Amino acid sequence: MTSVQGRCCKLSIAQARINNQQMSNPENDLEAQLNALRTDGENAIRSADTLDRLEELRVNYLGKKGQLSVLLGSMGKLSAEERPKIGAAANTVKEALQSSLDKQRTALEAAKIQAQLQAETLDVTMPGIYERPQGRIHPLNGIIDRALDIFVGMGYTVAQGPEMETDYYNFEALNTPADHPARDMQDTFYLPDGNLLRTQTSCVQIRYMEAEEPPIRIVAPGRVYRKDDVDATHSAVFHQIELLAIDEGLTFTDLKGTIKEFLTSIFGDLPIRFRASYFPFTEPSAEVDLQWNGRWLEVMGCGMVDPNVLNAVGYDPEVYTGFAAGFGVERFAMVLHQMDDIRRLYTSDLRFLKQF
Ligand code: 2U9
Repeated sequence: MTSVQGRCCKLSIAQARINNQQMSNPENDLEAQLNALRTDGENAIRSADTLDRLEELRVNYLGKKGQLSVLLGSMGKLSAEERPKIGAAANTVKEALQSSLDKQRTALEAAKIQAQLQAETLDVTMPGIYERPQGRIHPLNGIIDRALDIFVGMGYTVAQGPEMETDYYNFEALNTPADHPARDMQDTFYLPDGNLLRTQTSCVQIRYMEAEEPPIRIVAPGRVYRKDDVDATHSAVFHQIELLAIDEGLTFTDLKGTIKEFLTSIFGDLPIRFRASYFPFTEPSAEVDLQWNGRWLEVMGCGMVDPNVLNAVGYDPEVYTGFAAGFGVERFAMVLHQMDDIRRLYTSDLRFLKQF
């Protein structure tokens, strides 16, 4: 309240000045006081820098016990003719002060909002306060992502299926009956109910062919299982990607072109060779070798889908032919990243994984 009182003193000086000049005439006196009040009030209101200060001024000038009321209280001294004139002048002063108050309130409110906006502005480009560890793609997923991208780019669809399979989908439908010698190499984990953990993702292709009609272009990534002793290059659980194309008129040339395109995209334009091999589900079959750092490295298996497999899913092998190929994701990761031990891919040691 000190400042308001200070301003009252200032007004008193103005009043005193007017009083001294026009002591004799009450009308002049009041009119001069009203004018001084207006000038003083307008100046004070203009320089009010907070809404609280503005409210103080409103009460001080226009409140019930404010300066205007006090001045009007002395109207009793006026004659009947003088009163309406002074009353009108008082109204004008009241309106002028009220309008000044409104104007200043609008300005202060706008400034307050502006200041608030300024203070609360969120710079989304500012670096964070807390350091968040940057995640990265696991090298196995990195290979899977790249391979799927390449095949999807060639028009293939990604297909997936269960890891627990029946003997039929994992072996029988893939031309590997119970007494087939290839079962030895693909021994796996058997469940009490007779189901097993799949040894390859080829079962996904069988399920897909049963559900769809040719033409087919699919790529099946997934986890597979083998009864293997674990060492630096073997794991009982690993990942595989297999592709399958079935159509009228597909030949070994289509297979070679597809594999060349895929291996070039992954390893670069290096020499490759097809070496005759055997798989129960393809005929003829081949291993694909890649010349890597001057040495031939076996990287894929492939072949033309055996007519027995096509028969098993109800496709006529006289009408349709197809090719298939598969590779181990771990082997690709180890070759590409020069890893010495397959087990490093499964132990989630960040000191190792952060390198990729
Ligand atoms: C159907 C018919 C044939 C998929 C094929 C391979 C050759 C192959 C191995 C590479 C290394 C598995 O990960 S690995 O151990 N795979 O050599 N896979 S042909 O042939 C199929 C697939 C589905 C219906």
